[in-house]
Amino acid sequence: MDYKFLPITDVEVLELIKKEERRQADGLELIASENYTSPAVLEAMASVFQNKYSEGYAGRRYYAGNEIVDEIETLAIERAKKLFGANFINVQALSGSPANLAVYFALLNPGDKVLGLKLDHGGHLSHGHPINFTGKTYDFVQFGCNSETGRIEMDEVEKLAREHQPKMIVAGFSAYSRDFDWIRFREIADEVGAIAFADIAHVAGLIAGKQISGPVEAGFDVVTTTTHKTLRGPRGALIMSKDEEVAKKINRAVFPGIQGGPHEHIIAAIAVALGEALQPEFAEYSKQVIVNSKKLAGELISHGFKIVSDGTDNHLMVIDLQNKNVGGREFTEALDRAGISASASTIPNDPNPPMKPSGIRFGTPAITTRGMREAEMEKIAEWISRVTEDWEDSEKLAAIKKEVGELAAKFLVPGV
Ligand code: DSN
Repeated sequence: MDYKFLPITDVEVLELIKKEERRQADGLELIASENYTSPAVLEAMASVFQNKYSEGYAGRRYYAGNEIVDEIETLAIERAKKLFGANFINVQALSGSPANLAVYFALLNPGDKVLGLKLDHGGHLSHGHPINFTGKTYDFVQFGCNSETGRIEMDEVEKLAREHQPKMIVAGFSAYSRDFDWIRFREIADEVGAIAFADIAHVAGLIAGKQISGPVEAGFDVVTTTTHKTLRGPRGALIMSKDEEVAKKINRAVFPGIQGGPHEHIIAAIAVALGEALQPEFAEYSKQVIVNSKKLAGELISHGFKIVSDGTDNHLMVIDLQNKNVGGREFTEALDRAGISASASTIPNDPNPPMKPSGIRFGTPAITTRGMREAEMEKIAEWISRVTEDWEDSEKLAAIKKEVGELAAKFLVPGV
């Protein structure tokens, strides 16, 4: 980016921004939840919408001067409706956890029974982990993956739902690489009279790009997503509802229930990102994300890595490192020293605690945005394999970092 004012007013901050630009450009981003937004999204985020307070919703604001804010928020909502086929959308939740908090707050009472995926099996903290507000406020029953197949077993979900009669079923994940059977989840929810809630934060872009099926078309009552992962927008969230009554409750939960003024500059940038996701190029992008992910997974398997569930249907994969001589955290640090960013991850029934997990998670959204294809996946898998062998050897890691930098230099980071 070109900076016009920071060179005059704050060189100290500018230097840190430039350093971060360099870091992002020189390395390879394999964190499954990260991506690069377009320069247009960055421009909208830096716009004067940042200056405005706008508690309330379009046409019903508490402060004056919101007539243009109403237009930008309505535009974002209309684009989101078109992209996901949802009836009602809230664009004000600040990010994924606040969006989920709003859903629980709107539709449940403290102590209500909820069914969700366990954290170490790929769920999210806000799907009922005991350390999270969700686990502390609601009575979560948690399902997991089959220890042989690494996949969610819908018969187990059904059995638990019948046994516990939850008020809500949460279908969603942060580290699960297989297709979700949205229809079966909704059928199970219908059978026990539960609210069907999906958190599609990770795969929203793949659903928007029509590469995988989604919970809106499967008839879920409420769906949340962040906007910055595969959807490639700014850091924000969407909450989609099927019925007007649910939508009203969600709106009231977001404001005045949980939040004050929404971040309208982010909502403007969400509108830009949704506009981009409506273009045919975005479908091509999301298709390539999955092609790259499958290729990377296949290459890693051929280098002797064990992937949970033996492969992937989406943008991510979780590697079980128990057959390698390195833990998830040490491996993540060694990869970082070799110029490759990833996140340590628990594996299903992890024998180790979450702060010392036995796995690592890789994803292809960011490297695909840079234009990398199957040939690059082969190279990346080879580097990852070399790092498992040499994870304690600083010189070898530095040598890999040099090779990584040479490849990275050929693929631009948008906005840098
Ligand atoms: N932090 C996100 C992820 O990495 O999946 C989830 O909130």
